[in-house]
Amino acid sequence: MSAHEPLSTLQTPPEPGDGWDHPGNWLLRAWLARSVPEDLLAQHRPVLAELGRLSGGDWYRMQLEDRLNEPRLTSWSAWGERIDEIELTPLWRRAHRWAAEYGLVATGYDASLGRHARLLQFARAWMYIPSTDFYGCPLAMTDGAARILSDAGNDELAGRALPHLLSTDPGAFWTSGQWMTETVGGSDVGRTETIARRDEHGRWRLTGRKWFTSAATSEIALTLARPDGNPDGSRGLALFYLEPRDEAGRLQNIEVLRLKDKLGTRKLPTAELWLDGAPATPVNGLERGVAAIAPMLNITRTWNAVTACALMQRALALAGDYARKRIAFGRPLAELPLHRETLADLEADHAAASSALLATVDLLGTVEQGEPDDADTAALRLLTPLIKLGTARDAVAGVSEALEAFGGAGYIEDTGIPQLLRDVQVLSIWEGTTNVLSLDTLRALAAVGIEPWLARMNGRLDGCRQPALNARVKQAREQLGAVPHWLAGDPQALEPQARRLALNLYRLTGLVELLALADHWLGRGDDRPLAVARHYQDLRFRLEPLRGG
Ligand code: MFK
Repeated sequence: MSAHEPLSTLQTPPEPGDGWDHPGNWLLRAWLARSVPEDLLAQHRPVLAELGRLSGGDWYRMQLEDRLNEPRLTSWSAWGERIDEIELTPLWRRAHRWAAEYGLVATGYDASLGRHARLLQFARAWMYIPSTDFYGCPLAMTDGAARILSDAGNDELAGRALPHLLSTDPGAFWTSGQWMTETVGGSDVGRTETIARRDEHGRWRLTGRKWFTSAATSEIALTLARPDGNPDGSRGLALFYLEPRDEAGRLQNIEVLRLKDKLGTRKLPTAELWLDGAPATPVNGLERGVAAIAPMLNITRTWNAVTACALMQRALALAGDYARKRIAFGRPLAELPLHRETLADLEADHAAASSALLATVDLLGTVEQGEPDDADTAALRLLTPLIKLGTARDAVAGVSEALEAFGGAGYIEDTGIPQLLRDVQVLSIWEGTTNVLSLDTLRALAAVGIEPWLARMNGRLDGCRQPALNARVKQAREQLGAVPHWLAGDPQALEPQARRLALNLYRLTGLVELLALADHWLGRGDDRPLAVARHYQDLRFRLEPLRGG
């Protein structure tokens, strides 16, 4: 026997399979088939199927081949010139092209799709994200910038940037950064230290250190700075647009101090920048900067949630395939009752998370391009922080559990699985931690109240007609009935409980939306959503008790 021949059984590696047609992707397909008119969906299925095939096939293989590459910063040329060049990984360079060609941002703004634009856009993103090494991060910020520039009433900036942000031509497509975090922190943005002053030509120039700027190679950025003389706090900030590089590609009064040495998302060139009088343009006035950038935050938080669900799905697909291929104790893992139940638990969590997410995306489409009423807009304001914080936590826990389902192999770097766990950990930090989003939930409740959300949830349950769901609906209704009691009393007393409250509202949203989906498909002879809804309710639906509640 040659020394190179295997000494024992070789394990066939797990494959994620086709991202669109995969049996594990039933929920996204079921949701779209219920919510999008069939003739419109029929036009989009081929592109979703193509993206799913690529993402589970060629792109996945490229991602594994690219595993050890990371972006590199070269600060100086050989001859002493400060150049601050960032070399991206090969997969990232391709991911930019694919994002443009498949309309990852543009689809969300396609007026011909009406209120379905967001669902169809995020279905594409769902396929694209798992094999593109967090290129979804610059796309999220690009989408947020497009939202702001579409609505800000600044025709000059909109005319200049929107055709690029919404382009499907890779040569013309621009991405946007969102430079918000400073050394004082990513949460308390009102303490931003960057100062904006006019130069002798009347041009605004920004000076300060931006501590985390994800996707530092983007063509534009939106950022916050305090016009000189403005008061402290978030109201004294202004929102600025800037183009980091001039037409020759040189940074304009900006230095890249370093690339961040992160736990995960290492393909993403997150940089620390020094702005030394960088030229910039106010987007919409010279105050209330946090309120001005909030629409971007709400869009990037939605992308965060799509990323959470898409990466959970990838982890589940790999774990499911492995369970079919891996033999232990005389049988494939998939036939061992406890292993099977563990994967079913994960699927139930994923289905509820995805239902809460897709309901929010659906509503976002209605609010942006449909005929929303005030209750829709109000419910969206509350749902956005809920799905951001809830899906992120589910993804961190779920991907960790999925990794364990591979035993020791899940702990080995060149399987590609550890990267998944490191990457998902960012989802509960990026765009606001769980606590910041819990406090945003209280802010949203103070602004719009609980009624719009509650009416929506009760409306979903009222719509459930299938007798097989009666007991489940009754239980959910009782739990919904407790919500107003949690909110009665002193709002200040609620602050330390905000996380428990937000997680409860998130779980209720997922459960109710899953029951409504189950009702729809049961009426059409498909009982899979019902089985998963029951599993979720039995397994996870122990609401966190509120102290004194
Ligand atoms: C993908 C890979 C990434 C790689 C690594 C990254 C590592 C992490 C890098 C980071 O640092 S990510 C962190 C990014 N930062 C954030 O997401 C911000 C987190 N903080 C918050 O969200 C705070 O809640 C906030 C800064 C918004 C608090 O601001 P304030 O000024 O202290 O609160 P205030 O006064 O309640 O809100 C100011 C205004 O904004 C109000 O409007 P008005 O001026 O009209 O009264 C609010 O209503 C409005 N507002 C705040 N949040 C809003 C909102 N409006 C709509 N939607 C929201 N979500």
